[in-house]
Amino acid sequence: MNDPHDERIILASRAIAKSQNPCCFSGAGLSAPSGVGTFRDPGDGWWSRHDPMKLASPDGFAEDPELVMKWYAARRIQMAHAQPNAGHLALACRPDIIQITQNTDDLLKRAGCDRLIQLHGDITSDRCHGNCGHVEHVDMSNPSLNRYCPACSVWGMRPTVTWFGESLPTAAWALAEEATLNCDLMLVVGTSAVVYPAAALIELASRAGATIVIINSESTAATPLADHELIGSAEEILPRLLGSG
Ligand code: BV8
Repeated sequence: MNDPHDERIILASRAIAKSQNPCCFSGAGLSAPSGVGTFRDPGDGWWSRHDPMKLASPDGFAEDPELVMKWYAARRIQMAHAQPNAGHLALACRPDIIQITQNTDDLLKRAGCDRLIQLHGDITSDRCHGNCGHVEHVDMSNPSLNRYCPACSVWGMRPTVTWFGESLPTAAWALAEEATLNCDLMLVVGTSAVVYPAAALIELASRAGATIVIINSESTAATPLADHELIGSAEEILPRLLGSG
């Protein structure tokens, strides 16, 4: 999209301006312009050599904990150099919008969003794989690899993220469901909408009567639910949609 006054932007902006209770559901495409790899875009390096679904899973960690922690180390170093982009900053200028994100990076937090629900956890810390409760912050520019838990000596610290095959954090899911059922508009930003149960929130919002505004670089599984679909980069569209660009 290169027409700044594109009719679609104007119609979607009007819907957002009328909204009393907006929320935003985001995925990896929101952080992609900051240089953080998405899960399904044809990437280079790790994503073309390894299946993220396998690496981000208890079975993958059990099979090759060194490979998994090297993958997280590479992602953490990539994130350490990333800065919030204009899309994150545009969302941060709207504290009335509750942020429900699948992203595990800290870019929405660093942009200034404090009404933030991270459905799939937070990559900036590790926890004991033996579930003793020990959690420690990770130096993202020099991330630790495989090690014993300093609290209980069980082998295996792992990222505090939700892996495939693991249940989502109960509290985060409850907050996300509540925000979804209460919203009258949901921005759906940078997600292929294929990971469940997170992606089910889009249909839940739509069935509850919310207006669905999708911002994505391509059509996705959520397209049939869109009242407005804006195809393009979130870092270009969000500032224009939310009035900060
Ligand atoms: C669970 C943390 C119960 C790890 C992640 C139905 C119901 C319940 C479960 C399932 C179900 N069907 C299948 C399942 C199982 C599974 C699942 O969904 N599988 C799918 C993939 C087939 N779900 C689970 O396992 C979940 N747990 O259900 O618990 C349970 C318990 C036991 C046994 C069974 C079930 C847990 C899922 C959580 C996985 N963890 N992340 C880590 O990060 O290492 S998910 C991971 O994918 C990331 O969080 C990521 O955000 C997320 C979703 O992907 P997207 O964000 O959408 O990213 P993607 O790359 O796909 O798309 C990016 C989009 O942006 C693209 O469309 C692209 O075009 C666009 N884009 C790119 N650049 C831009 C852009 N758009 C705009 N601007 C740009 N600049």
